[in-house]
Amino acid sequence: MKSSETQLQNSTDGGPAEVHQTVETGAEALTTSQGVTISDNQNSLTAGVRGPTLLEDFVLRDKIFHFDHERIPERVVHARGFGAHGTFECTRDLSDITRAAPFQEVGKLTETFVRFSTVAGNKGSFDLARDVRGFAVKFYTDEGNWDLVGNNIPVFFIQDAMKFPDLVHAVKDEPDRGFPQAQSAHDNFWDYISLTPESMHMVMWQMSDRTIPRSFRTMEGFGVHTFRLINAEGASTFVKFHWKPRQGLQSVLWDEAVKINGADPDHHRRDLWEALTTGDHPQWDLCLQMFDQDFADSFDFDILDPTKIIPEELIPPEPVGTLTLDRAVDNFFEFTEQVAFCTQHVIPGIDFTEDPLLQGRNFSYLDTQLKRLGSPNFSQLEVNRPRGCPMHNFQQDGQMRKGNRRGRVNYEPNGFEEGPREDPLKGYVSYAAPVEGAKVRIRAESFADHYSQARQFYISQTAVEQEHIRSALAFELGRCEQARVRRAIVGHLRNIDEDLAQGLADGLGMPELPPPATAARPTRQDLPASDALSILKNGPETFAGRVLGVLIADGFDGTLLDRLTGAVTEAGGKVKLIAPRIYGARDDRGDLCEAQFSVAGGPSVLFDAVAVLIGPEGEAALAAMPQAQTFLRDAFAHGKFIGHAMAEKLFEAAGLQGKADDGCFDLGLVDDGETVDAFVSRCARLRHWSRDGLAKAAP
Ligand code: HDD
Repeated sequence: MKSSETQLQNSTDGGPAEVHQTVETGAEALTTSQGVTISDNQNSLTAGVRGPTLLEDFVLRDKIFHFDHERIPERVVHARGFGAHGTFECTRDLSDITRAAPFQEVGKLTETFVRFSTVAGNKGSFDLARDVRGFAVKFYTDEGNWDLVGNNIPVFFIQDAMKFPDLVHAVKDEPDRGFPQAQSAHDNFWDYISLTPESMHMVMWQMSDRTIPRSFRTMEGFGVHTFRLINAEGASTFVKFHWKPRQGLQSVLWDEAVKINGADPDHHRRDLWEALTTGDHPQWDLCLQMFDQDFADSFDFDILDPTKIIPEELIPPEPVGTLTLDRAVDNFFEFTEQVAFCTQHVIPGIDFTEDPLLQGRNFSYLDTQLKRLGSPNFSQLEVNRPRGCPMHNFQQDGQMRKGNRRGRVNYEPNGFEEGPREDPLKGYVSYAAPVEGAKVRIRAESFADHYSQARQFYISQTAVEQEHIRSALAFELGRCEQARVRRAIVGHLRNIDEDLAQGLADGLGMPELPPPATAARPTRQDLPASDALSILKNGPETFAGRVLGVLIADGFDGTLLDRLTGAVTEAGGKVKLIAPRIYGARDDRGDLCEAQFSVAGGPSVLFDAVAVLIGPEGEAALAAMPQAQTFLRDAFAHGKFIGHAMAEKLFEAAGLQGKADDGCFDLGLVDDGETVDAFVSRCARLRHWSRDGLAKAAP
């Protein structure tokens, strides 16, 4: 029987704590949750070697009891997410506009926690679902926690929180069958949308490639609503928050998304994890659109309507700080799962507007945290507690409470002169917005134009992006069983763009166009295109943060791989090796290069660009592998830049003989490195859009 000894040590919080060590190995001893050292973690206590388990086995009971209660309710929306620690650095002193702590001084650093998410799927769904992405940021400021709970799309489906439960019910799995998961491509969603014309602007964004981002690192974030900034004198400035990725915008193609979901359902979380753990820290600039009441009064739309943007050409977003994600969480549950974002977590200097969606959100988030985390004391958890400043109040007790105030007094005011006091000068003061009117349930007239900005979004896209929107709609509506739903949506699209509606109707095989939907306001044709709304016009100009997948086979040119790796690394990218077998391949010097993927486990959809380096020994065998053929065929069809050396046989086997275009680089031709450099610098453009294939158009 093993024995153990106990030793007294200081615990991390400074107090004495008992640390058990096993005598034999000196390792930490395994204990029950009461701290009793466990002698045998494999066998229950039984009456006789083959007899029944005894009721007194408290070691078994303690272990199983805890396991049985490991799960907490997943979020009703945004269940699947991934979080990271970060730092926000102020780059512009905004003290004249807001007294919000993070913006008081250039160079000021504020700790943050960020959680990205999908909306509709459950916690175990896949990363590349076509879906809006959550972009929630908690700032641990020295005047309290501020949560900016946004999305990667600047508008929302609905104008009033009253509609939120219906919207979410409609998009999530249908209640009788429990599917589809993480899919808006079903009748209930499109039926609801067809009856909710205010959604059409958001639908255009949703059907664009914004909802299939290449990475969390390559998407924008938006606070969506108009908020207020309040300065020390109490003056208010309206503001919209934008996060602009320094990595540039980038999305995948739908065909890639579908395949990535199979090959690597955790693609986004793995990508962020790898970036964080290899020091490639992603950054976003926080940019503010700031405006006053005069602009609000003169703007074509209501600034309280969350289904509208303010075009960047009218109010350019001004950079005021940079967010750097610099640390991966070391425990998923304690941070990513238990983080509790609430829109009503604001700090002095930040205030709400009367946007009815925001107002409703402010009611909702506290409820959900209580439901999920099970106690009003969720603010005491490490990820949720204010870190930049202390928390002092007379709240007490409740489930799982710790750190109640000591002493006799637990109320305020008190005559004992004990405990914290309010501070009228430094404390949070709501902006004294004048309010009047009868109690009504009426949507403001100024919210009635549902199509003009949807049209503006559509005409701002490149031809390729417009085609992607059309084919996304064709896919989604093609999955609807109800012809009336398909017809109704095409009717709405006629109010946005007739060519889009006609193209979709053709794609769906509709014999004739349905009539346009009844519109509360006619669509404005005069809103100009805005480049900021396109992904392709805002892509990166570098390969930094991207991945080149290099398929190697025996006898490949080792010097060439070294050169290629050097050029990609210099450009800030990474190289990952794929070989017929995971063991790797030998180069022409006889050295074994270990691979990160076998060709069966590393399809080209996982990479931003590819190269195929083959040698005489491996040429025929690789060309005969169906997975290698698919690797190259997909890369080609997806418009990827392709570097190759000795790959003629594989091109032929993949059906691409004679098809190599100027997006394909023969790296074996000259060995002065020029072609390698030209290839890597072209990879910065991400795709060869002029190539016919799935990138350009989809059925
Ligand atoms: Fe919400 C979660 C973003 C409208 C109610 N929402 C949640 C999260 C994000 C958003 C990013 C996940 C936070 C995390 O990572 O933990 N929600 C939005 C945006 C909206 C929006 C950008 C519109 C502009 N939400 C919205 C409305 C309501 C809610 C109108 C209810 C009236 N949202 C919730 C919630 C969730 C939530 C039920 C589920 C999990 C959670 O709060 O923590 O309270």
